[in-house]
Amino acid sequence: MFEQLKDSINPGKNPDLTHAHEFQRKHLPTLWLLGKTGAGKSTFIQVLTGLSSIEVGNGFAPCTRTAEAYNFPREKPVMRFLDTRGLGEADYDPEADLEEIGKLGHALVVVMKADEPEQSAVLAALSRIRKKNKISHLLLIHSAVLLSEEKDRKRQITFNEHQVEAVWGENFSAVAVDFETEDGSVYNYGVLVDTLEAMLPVIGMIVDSKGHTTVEERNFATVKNEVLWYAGSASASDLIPAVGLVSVPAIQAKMLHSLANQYGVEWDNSAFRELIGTLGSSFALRYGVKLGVRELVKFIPVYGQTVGAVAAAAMSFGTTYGLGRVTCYYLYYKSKGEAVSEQAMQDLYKEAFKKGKAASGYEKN
Ligand SMILES: Nc1nc2c(ncn2[C@@H]2O[C@H](COP(=O)(O)OP(=O)(O)OP(=O)(O)O)[C@@H](O)[C@H]2O)c(=O)[nH]1
Ligand SMILES: [Mg+2]
Repeated sequence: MFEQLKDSINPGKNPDLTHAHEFQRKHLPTLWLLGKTGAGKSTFIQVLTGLSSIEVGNGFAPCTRTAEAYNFPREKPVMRFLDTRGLGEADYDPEADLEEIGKLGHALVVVMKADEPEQSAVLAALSRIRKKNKISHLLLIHSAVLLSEEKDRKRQITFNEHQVEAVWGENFSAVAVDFETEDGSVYNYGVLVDTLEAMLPVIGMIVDSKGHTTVEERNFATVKNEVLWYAGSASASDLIPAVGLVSVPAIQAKMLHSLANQYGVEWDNSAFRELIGTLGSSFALRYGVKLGVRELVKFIPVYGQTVGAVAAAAMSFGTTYGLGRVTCYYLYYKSKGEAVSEQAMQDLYKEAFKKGKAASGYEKN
């Protein structure tokens, strides 16, 4: 059993991941931004990503006639912003942009400056999008709320909310923020991130608002995006129609090599053996069995291509993220010449697996 798992996780030297990466890039969880010129869309992206305005400006690539896309992070993207341009035009046709947003895992964000009641173009766009019935989550962001006197603010917010409700119905969330306060913080940042995370879980993974208590966690934070990216590739490989696909273990093997490299630990069979050993034989067994089931389900026609493939994608994302997380933990202590406890490894894996599965965007709720 152990040898089998090792073989499956340590296949050919350098698997070709091109197709998985291409698929992944085309299907990134997407945050679609609508709003008038000057509403604060670009500022919102800066706040969320920590990028400068120049970086945000340079990172966008024209995508459709009316929208530009920003894959974030640019090198190994795990999500995508779609920024709609020119929403001053009343005849905006969202058709092409609707095609562009990912088929799975996407969210629509409308940004309105609190003191701007003239929103006819945005409302017309929303009404058209609503008719297509493809969007499950809408978040209305009231921006620049601190520019208004407190006595006006509530009335302005209520007014714009009613305008949205009139074309969209009651099924949306709203949050009042200010991206540019005097002390440089963002007013209501925590609420904003929590709301976004509920809509598009991967956002909670890339926005590090919670702070890291240990050096090990800080180290992981620097490679976390890469782990997420590999997890995305793994789930992509489940969704590519069957022929010639690269296996999830091959992607995980590549991830382990890369992580070991970054922690300055030599990666060979004995290191791998030791890592799996700390996870316990029951882990290895369960892990191996799950991979087997996953492969099977995928090749059952119809079921495998639809329900099965999507469920498998969530599983692969979760297992890859979980494995990446515990590997970093293991590598950190190994590089210091310290041993890790099996309990800590297994607890950490469980927690990370759950988080990863949710962040895949393929899991309902
Ligand atoms: N005080 C304050 N200023 C803001 C806020 N959000 C955006 N701004 C400012 O408003 C201006 C326009 O913001 P952008 O983020 O560029 O607006 P946009 O929606 O990207 O506009 P377009 O790209 O033209 O569609 C900038 O000068 C921002 O600094 C906010 O919450 N508070
Ligand atoms: Mg902009």
